[in-house]
Amino acid sequence: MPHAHAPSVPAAPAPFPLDPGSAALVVIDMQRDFLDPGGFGESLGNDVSILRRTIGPLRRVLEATRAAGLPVIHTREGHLPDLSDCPPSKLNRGAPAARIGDPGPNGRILIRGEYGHDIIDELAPLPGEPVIDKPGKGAFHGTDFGALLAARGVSQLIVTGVTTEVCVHTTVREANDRGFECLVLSDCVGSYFPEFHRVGLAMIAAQGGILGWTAESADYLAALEVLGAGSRTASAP
Ligand code: TIU
Repeated sequence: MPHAHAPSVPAAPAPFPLDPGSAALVVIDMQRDFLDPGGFGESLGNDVSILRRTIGPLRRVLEATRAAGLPVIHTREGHLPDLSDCPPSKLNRGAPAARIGDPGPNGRILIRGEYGHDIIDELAPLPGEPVIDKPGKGAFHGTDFGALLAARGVSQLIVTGVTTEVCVHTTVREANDRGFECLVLSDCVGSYFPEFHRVGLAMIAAQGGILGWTAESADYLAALEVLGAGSRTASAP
């Protein structure tokens, strides 16, 4: 049965025309390696605690999106144990305290199958929710993300996760160039750098929405509420 139409989500630079029948929630890289001490994020010199502010709002968004029946797709950044999918340019960058593949308290840093590479318990994927393992910052590069979205008829992405100016931005740019409409939930994305977070969001919505839309998660949740009420009304005898 086709979904009823939700109202537009109040957003910048203009209301986002949410179409529940073609929208999916994307949760980007909410991995221990970025959010917990001892992982990749901290090895680059960052204070990881700042990212944890996204967990509460994102959890509410995840639960409401599942309840509304919209698809949920998770991503993880990471590499094969032999590092054959990690270009030397990435491996050698930044002179961090510990590099990708080095041992850390949560296992080898940013390596698939290690504890630190997996998604935090608070936002664990449900069985059946796709998890895209990506070697780069964008979700499309080197993955079947695009094919998966096409197979499901998805043309709108509700974008959440970390970090605002790196993997979220890269994914939004990739998606925007491929014709997807992206709504970034501003309190469900986070950066180690408050300034980059603020400007990163502004860059998306500037110039009439050059890369997409931005909104507070409360406004997205309110739209889902209306959708739920609508489908209850529709199915009433
Ligand atoms: N370093 C940083 O801000 N981010 C990343 O390396 N990856 C993601 O954003 N997921």
